[in-house]
Amino acid sequence: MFEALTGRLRETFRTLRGRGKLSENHIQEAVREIRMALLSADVHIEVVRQFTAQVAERARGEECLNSFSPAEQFSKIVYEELTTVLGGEAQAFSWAGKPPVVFLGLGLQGSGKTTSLAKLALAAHREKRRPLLVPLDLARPAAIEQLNSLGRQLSLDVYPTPSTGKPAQIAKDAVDHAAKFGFDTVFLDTAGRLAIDDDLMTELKQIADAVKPQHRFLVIDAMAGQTGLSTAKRFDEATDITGVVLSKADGDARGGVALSIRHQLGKPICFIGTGEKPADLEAFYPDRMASRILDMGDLASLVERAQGLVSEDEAREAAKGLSSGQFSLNEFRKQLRMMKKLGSMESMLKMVPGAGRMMDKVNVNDIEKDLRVKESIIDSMTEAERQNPKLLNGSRRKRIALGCGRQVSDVNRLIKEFETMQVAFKRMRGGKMQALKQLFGR
Ligand SMILES: Nc1nc2c(ncn2[C@@H]2O[C@H](COP(=O)(O)OP(=O)(O)O)[C@@H](O)[C@H]2O)c(=O)[nH]1
Ligand SMILES: [Mg+2]
Repeated sequence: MFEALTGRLRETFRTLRGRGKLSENHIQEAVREIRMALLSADVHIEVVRQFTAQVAERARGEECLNSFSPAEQFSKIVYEELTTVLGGEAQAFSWAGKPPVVFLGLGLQGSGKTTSLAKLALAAHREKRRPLLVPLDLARPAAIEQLNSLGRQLSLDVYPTPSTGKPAQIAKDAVDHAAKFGFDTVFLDTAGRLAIDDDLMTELKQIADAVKPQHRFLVIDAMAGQTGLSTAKRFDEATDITGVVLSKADGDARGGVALSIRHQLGKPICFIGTGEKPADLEAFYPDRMASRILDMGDLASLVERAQGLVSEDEAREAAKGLSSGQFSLNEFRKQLRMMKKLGSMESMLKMVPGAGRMMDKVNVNDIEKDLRVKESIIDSMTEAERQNPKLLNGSRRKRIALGCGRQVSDVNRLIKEFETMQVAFKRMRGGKMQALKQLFGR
């Protein structure tokens, strides 16, 4: 998500950085570029208007023009405004509630409801909860089978929904069943339609009235663009949604929907789907997303995701390496191994500071192949070399290349990349302002 926007904003900041002292005109020009960037990212026109007005007003004020480093200050303003547009202060999602905590999943057919609910149920399971998945799309037997099959695949329980009956009554029975058998979290997978219709809205309302779900999540397909937002309002009128799951964020390079939801619906994005696999779900934090858009990296999410999939020890090790600033080739290799284990390279790489710049130039599959090569090179080093890469003189590099059947130039490239990473991680330690500096630093 947001690749296009990231690229254009980077250009805008680069131009500003070259200016030294900023004039009113420079700011106007930068704001105009931001407006174009947002519009081509398919952000709702009203959001674009308010966003640019706000950035322009703040940039003209004292804090920017008179600042010691105005370009940096300008990007800080953009970062803060992006955070606001994406939902402002992050309210961390909480599983708490009187059991069974009920989630109602809503959305058009194909939006990703069933997949997202299964992902959420898996996340609940990882939180040591006992989830129950409940298919409520009686019109399509295939829908019930899809959930059953996901349940089997993930070893999660699926309610034995009867093939006939009223969805509201079945939902109520399922929640009673959950209470009776100790399931503390219930996910109701409702029927979708290709387009909004009154029957569907009535049915959803009846289900909501019957079971009073604590969470009413609308699943919106990020790739559907602005049309997804207009149907969202209808769902909200029917059931007063509590939050949004933005699915298929991995397939959307523009990100317009994510930037428009808060303004258009006034509801928070709680989770984003980043791939088809059950683990491809992330909690959504506006500030972290804003850093990613500005290519400042998102180490917090990277570590969280790692914790879900990699053993706790491995994740702690990785986090320790990152936060202590100790980043030897051993840490680098650990990162490479973790990346190999985790979902898609693309979503991982976007969380690494500065990686956006890299992503523009390379193909993701090449990166995956590249990972294996890099690991084999590090494997061919001695422990002393891994700890202290300064030892790696010409003859050692030749030996390593021979050892893993690569060229010396491959070894050189790996070391160069490692050094760049090391610098980036050290900078990240200095906090957000430091990361912002990185945007302008080189
Ligand atoms: N790439 C990607 N595909 C997704 C994501 N979420 C769902 N899908 C795919 O979208 C299609 C429709 O999903 P499904 O859950 O059946 O939608 P439903 O009709 O709303 O229940 C399926 O092929 C899913 O694999 C996601 O986050 N990323
Ligand atoms: Mg479905």
